[in-house]
Amino acid sequence: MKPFSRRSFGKKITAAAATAASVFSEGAVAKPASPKRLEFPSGFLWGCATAAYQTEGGVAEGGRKPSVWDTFSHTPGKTNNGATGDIADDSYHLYKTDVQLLKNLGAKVYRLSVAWPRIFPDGTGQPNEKGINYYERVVDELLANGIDPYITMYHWDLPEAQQDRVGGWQSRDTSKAFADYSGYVAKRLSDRVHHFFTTNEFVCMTDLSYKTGQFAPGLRLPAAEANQVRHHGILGHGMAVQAIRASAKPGTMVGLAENATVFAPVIEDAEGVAAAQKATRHGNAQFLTAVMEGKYLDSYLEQEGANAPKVEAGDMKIIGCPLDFVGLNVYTPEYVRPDDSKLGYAVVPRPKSFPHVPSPWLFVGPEVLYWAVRNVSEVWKPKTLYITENGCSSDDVLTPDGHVYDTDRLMYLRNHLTHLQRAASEGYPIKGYFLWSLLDNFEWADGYTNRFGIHYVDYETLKRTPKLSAEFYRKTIAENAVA
Ligand code: GBH
Repeated sequence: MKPFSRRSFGKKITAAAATAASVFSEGAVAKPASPKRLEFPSGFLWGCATAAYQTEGGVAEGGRKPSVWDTFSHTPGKTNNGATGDIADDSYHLYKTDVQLLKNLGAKVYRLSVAWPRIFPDGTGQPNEKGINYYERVVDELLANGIDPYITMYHWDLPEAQQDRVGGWQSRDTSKAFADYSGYVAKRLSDRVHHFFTTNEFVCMTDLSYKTGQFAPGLRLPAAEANQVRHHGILGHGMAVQAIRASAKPGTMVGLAENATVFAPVIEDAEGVAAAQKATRHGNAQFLTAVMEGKYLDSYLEQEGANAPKVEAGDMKIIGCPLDFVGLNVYTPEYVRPDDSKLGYAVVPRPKSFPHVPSPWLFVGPEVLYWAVRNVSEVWKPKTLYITENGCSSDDVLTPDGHVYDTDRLMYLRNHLTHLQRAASEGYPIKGYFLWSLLDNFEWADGYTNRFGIHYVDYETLKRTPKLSAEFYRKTIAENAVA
């Protein structure tokens, strides 16, 4: 081909520009089309999540007695700046304000937890009528605003009396006490509440609380005892499922909210997917695998050896009783690849430079939401899945004119929801998403430093201000598509 002369090239450019211009309407810049939306299945349930001790405050009101978290947070050195949940967001008094925040978002569902020490202040024994009345008021307020409550029975606020009497989850008595409490709550609320989660995050209520000690009651037990605590945790879940079913109105749905470790394949080919599935089973053997399969994997028992939990006859059947749904709290991925070890996979270590949000454990890998849904769906085939938590902390700043520009959280949410949409569009049974969290709250050992809310809370005035991410979420809910 002959090279263009400078003159003919110039002519061609002019002609091309003329053609291009004529495609558009009269003499102007084209109006940009709005981006094609990534849509969710119709009827997808959008909501937010919180937990009692993180938001309620009112710790000495309505007959509530202390939980292990009251004791722990009041022990010097256990939480950042000595923060406690004494007031938190004061949702005990401001719950109607919180319901309006949900309504403004267009949320269809709300996941909240019931505080065991409000219902049975001593762990067992006589129920406290004022305690259950509080949740009746909250539930009625939600329903009056068209929001369906999803209730977690246990988000770590074990009655201190139960810890003192039998060592908390060190004893099977606590599994039983938890089931009794759960059955009672279901009996009282299941005329209005149709979905219950038993426990929230086994690893936190067992290992972090009884083995590594960052969470209440802050114990550091040796491996065998810690494994027994794990067993009592999952046993408590199973017993609670049965107790809820025995005392709730027909049609009540029961599941759990679990932060299973999510394994994402480095390469998304058949071998990578198979490695992620093997990792999903073995990497969660002590908790979700035992619950979904009603047994401890041989690989787990072998790994723990003499420290393996002591199991009584009938325990595994209770632990493995079928669930109506599985809830997954999803924050951060582990990356895996196939290898020829006995387990058939290897976890790939993270480089120091791997991005994370202000919470140092929260590494950002948005595909985690896709693999959470896909791995659990393919390995255990649950009927229904919910994402019961997902979100991130940010160094939020309230500007003098009342704005919080949390573009980092918005980026986190948009990318995670893109991957959730990918899972939904491939037909996995994901039915809803609960963003963590509705509002900034008591972030456990981190106190009030790491904010996870899409509403900013001024802890002096308790005023709530929607962040930019709340606007993003409202739009996403309205369009049922990633905004
Ligand atoms: C969830 O846990 C909780 O359900 C919720 O209450 C919490 O507010 C939210 O996430 C945000 O953190 O002390 O360095 O060992 C998420 C899983 C597991 C994350 C324990 C923090 C402790 C890190 N969590 N982990 S460390």
